[in-house]
Amino acid sequence: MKYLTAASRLLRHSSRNLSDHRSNLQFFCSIRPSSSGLSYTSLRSYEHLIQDDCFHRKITLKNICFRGSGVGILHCLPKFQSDGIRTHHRNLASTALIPERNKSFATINSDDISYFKKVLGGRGVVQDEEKLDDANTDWMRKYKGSSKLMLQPRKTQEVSQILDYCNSRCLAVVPQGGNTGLVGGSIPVYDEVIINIGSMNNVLSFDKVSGILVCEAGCILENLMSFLDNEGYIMPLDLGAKGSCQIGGNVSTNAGGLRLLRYGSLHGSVLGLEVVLANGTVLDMLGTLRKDNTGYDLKHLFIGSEGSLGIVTKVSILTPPMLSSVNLAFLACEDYLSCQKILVEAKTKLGEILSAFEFLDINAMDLVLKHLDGLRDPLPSSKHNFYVLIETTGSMESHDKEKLEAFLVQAIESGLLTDGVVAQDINQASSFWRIREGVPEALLKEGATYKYDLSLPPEKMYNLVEEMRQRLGTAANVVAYGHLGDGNLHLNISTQQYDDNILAKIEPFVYEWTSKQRGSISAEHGIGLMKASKLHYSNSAETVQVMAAIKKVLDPNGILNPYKVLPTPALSQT
Ligand code: FAD
Ligand code: 2HG
Ligand code: ZN
Repeated sequence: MKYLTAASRLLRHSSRNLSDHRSNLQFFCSIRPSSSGLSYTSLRSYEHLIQDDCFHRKITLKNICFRGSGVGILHCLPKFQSDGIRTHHRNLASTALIPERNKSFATINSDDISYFKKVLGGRGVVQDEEKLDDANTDWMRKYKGSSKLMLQPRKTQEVSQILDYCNSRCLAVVPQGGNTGLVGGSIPVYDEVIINIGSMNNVLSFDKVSGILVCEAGCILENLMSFLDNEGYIMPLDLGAKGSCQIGGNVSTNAGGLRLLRYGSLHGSVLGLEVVLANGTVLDMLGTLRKDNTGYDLKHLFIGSEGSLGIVTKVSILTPPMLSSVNLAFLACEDYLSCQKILVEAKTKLGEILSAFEFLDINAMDLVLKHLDGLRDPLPSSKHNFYVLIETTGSMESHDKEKLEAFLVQAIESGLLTDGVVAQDINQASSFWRIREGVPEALLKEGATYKYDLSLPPEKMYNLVEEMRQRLGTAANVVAYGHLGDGNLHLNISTQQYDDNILAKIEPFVYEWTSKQRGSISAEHGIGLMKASKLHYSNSAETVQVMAAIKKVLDPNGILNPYKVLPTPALSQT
């Protein structure tokens, strides 16, 4: 009986949704709020959509702010506790694990400043305390550096001159994009010079036939989405930090996000890169070819190397066309097994139109509803243990409708789904995505967070969450969500304050558990400072040694993002 009610409700919603499709095709082009700001711009003739745009910005601007280049995301966060966000500076899981400052690095002096001013002009040399404070602090307010200098180059040549000089002086540097990284990779550990790429933010070319975009590395992801929207294309990646993160940062972290299920990783979409090496050499690998088997494909070394091998200055990327029919369903399951079964069903029944498969558990949902203004539970009649977001994107609405309906009916009848709604309009779609994308922000407002970003076999994934709950009892709130369609769990452990006793219960347990499953301790966020000493849990000693050897060849003085990615002992052995 329960299932029948849910089935009829879903279908009612579903068919209304799909008839909306029919009457306003362009409307559904823009349903995905993730590409907000762009889809909407091309639809300015529709008054109601402009209003929706405003609505979306109102709710999204709260803390994940949309900004122009050169201003850190922290600029938009309240400085003190006024908005419930506390500062939890903590340099590593355990302070004992922070490597000592490398004594071979020089410290900046007035001659250095004069040189940088000569290269960049006064504008590109930042010594202002407030700006430096933002640039020294990460998005989570967990890691804090003490750099006295931020440089803002505008051209590749300037990056080259800066690095050439820093290398000869043995001045350590941290490449920085939008500073939205979650592993302490984008901020200095000590006094490293911050090289912020945000002023290099031009689109250089776009080929309307091939969909290949070439741009500078400091372009903000959301601005690229807006640009492409006008051309009828989309970016192959989308993430909650899109309003601040930069394409160079995305490439350097090999960011995953919400579209990876459909469009694959950046190792597939990025066709070329321009990179400046530690000694200032400019590597022109900025190809725009789909196929190019001419020797070692070096660009892949820089995708995901987190600024430890070179500074990415330009990116060439293959973008997919925007499709006209998009649907978003917010669904409930009673147990994790049902979520897995729904995933299998979605892959087989929805096939090529499946474009996102995300999940959050009840703890994540509760936090979002507690902390994010203006959001309501889309399924308010009862609480559910798990929520799943399924997005379809296709080019033929009748075909998509038939598939989605068949899938939903079967899922409800078989008892896999206990409730659900399909977005009826842009506001609903926005708020469904806002629930999923808002979990990191809700956690930030709740207090301190121990973040783990794991690749695990989907059937084992939630066992870890349950074991962790048992280990921690009432001492912490264990929150789980993530990109289930990609086997990527975001395990977040929320407490009021950072506490070494709690940490000792979490680590190394979480890494050992992951390693036993042959999982990855970083599915998409990278290694940064947080996991540099943990690399061995996912990589053999031989592999780590080869990585260290590559680092040595490309950056013999180790000036690029020191203390990050690779364990310090592995580097000293090379
Ligand atoms: P930064 O944070 O500035 O830097 C990240 C790393 O890249 C650092 O090591 C830095 O040194 C290096 N770097 C930056 N720019 C360059 C450059 N031009 N050349 C060389 N090195 C460089 N990540 C995901 O993968 N998927 C998600 O779904 C996702 N969602 C997020 C949601 C929120 C709310 C937040 C706050 C973060 C999220 N992230 C996600 C993490 C983060 O946004 C990504 O890692 C993003 O790609 C970082 O881009 P950025 O420009 O902010 O880089
Ligand atoms: C997401 O998918 C991001 O929302 C952030 O990757 C995950 O905060 C996290 O753990
Ligand atoms: Zn993620």
